[in-house]
Amino acid sequence: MIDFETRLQELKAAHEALVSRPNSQQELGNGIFVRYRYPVLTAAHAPLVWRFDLDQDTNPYLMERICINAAFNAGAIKWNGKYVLVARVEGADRKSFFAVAESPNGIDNFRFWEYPVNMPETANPDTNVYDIRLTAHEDGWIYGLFCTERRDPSAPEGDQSAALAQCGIARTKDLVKWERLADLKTSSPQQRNVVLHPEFVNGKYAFYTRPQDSFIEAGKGGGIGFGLSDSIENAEILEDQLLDKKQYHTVYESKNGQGPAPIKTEKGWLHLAHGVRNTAAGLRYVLYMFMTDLKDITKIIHKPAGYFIAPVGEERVGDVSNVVFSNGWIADDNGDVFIYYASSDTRMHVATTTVDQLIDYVVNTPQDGLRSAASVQQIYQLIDKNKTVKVNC
Ligand code: M1P
Repeated sequence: MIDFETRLQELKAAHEALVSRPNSQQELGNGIFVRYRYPVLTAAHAPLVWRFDLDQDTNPYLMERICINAAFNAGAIKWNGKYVLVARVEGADRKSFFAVAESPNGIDNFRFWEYPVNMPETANPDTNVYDIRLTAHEDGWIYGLFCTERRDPSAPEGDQSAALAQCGIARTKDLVKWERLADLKTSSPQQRNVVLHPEFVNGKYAFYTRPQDSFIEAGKGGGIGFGLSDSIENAEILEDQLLDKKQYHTVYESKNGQGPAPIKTEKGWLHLAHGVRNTAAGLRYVLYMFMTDLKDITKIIHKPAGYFIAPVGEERVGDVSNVVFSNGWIADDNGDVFIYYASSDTRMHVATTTVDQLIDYVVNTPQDGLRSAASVQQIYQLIDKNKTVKVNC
């Protein structure tokens, strides 16, 4: 028989050590952002009371009764002075749900709130919910837009994988009590990575969409879309336009998707998105950035070539390897930016930077020339420019 009390104390000590572990910046970096040594949220951050029956009579071996598999793809918001993540927590049963974790400084000490989010369902229950994007809208509500996934009702009995993904919408004033609204209606059979813009556009609610033909393949769904809806309670986009298209031989040639809601700056709206390409090793997900015009938010005015963040080191390995994905960032009033990104559908990380650095990055990084020769020309230009600068190289 195990010593129940000893095991309980060991479990508590290990959990506390993990949750309270100080994080530190990785050295040097690329000047655009800094990474941190440890992930900020993992499956092991889940409170013991979610996982263990702590009653010795009913659980004499102190077994884990409910296993948490991963904590990733979190929405983010500054809330009551705290850095708050609404994570996609996934159980061993593959079901995802949302859970709020908060930190005093944004880089470590993330602790889950006592209960996971009790997200109401619509009349058509969700099989799985994930990847929430939080938007503090100028109408006064905090909205959470997320993927709601259900089995495709038209799939034959022998196909138990066919799924339909659509955009669920909920709103809250306190991140505890959520009001579920009707799912977004669009003409696309599949809809993931939908994000609500924080301001009205022409008096309407504005959405970044990602029309897609099938559950995995974007198909003729050409990229990140944009559309307007009169109502948020019964949101419907009758017409959407292509904002950022997928393109041959780029990091977003297979598909892409808007990350979190964009950040407004004096130069334009900063966007973080993910791009996907196919490789012999499977799909590779990276993050990239672009900026849209303040007056016409459907117009991209700056777009650096290639990726902004790609998976490195341990980030490259997990349940779905070679993936980074972001649906949450926080811009502080002083211009500091906390980028929360998940690696390999397994755990959450943070990278920090500033609004000024991100503007410099999107404005001054060369665009994709779309040909090898154009890339070489960009390097020639930089070498030649550097010849005019007096540095000790
Ligand atoms: O597995 C990588 C990602 O795949 C999907 O993203 P997308 O819709 O762009 O293909 C989502 O399931 C996402 O949660 C996941 O991280």
